[in-house]
Amino acid sequence: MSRTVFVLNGPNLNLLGLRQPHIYGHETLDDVERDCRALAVELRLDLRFHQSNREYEIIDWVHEARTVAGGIVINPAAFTHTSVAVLDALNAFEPPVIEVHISNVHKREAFRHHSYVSLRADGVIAGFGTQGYLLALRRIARLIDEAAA
Ligand code: CA2
Repeated sequence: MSRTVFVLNGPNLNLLGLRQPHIYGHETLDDVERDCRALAVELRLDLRFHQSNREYEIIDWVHEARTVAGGIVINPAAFTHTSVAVLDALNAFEPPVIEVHISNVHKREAFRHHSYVSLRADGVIAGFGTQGYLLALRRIARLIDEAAA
C-alpha cells in the first residue's frame, strides 16, 4: 500500500484564519499544511496537500490519487453538501478516505447536516477544529500499516 496521502481542501478554505475565527479558529491553511507535514514525517507519509475553489480540480486530484495514493483526507467544504460529482470520484478510489470538517456541522444549519461524501468516507471527523486533519492522518497511517501487515 502506498504511503502517499492526498489532503484535499474545498472552496473558501483558502480564507481559513482570515475570516470567521469564531467558527473556524485562527489557524490559516498554511498553518494546517505545516502541521500536517510535520506529522507526516513522524508517520512516514508522503503528503500531497491541495486546496481549490473549483470542483473539477478536486475531482482531478481524486483521479490522480487513484494511481499513486494509499489514502485521502478530504475537507470538501461546501461541496460536502452539494457534490454528487466529488462523491462519484471518491467512489472510484479504493483506499481509505477520511472526511474532515473543522466545525461541528451537526450543530449548524440543517443544510450542513447532509454529506454526499459521507456515503463513501470510511470515517468522519467534525468539530475538532484543525486538529481534525491530524487525527485523520493518524487514522490513515494506521489503516495503511494494517493493510501492509
Ligand atoms: O467545518 C468545515 O470544515 C466545513 O467543511 C467548512 C465549509 C462549510 O461549507 C462546511 O459546511 C463545513 C466552509 C469552508 C469555508 O471556510 C472559511 C473559512 C474562513 C472564512 C470563510 C470561509
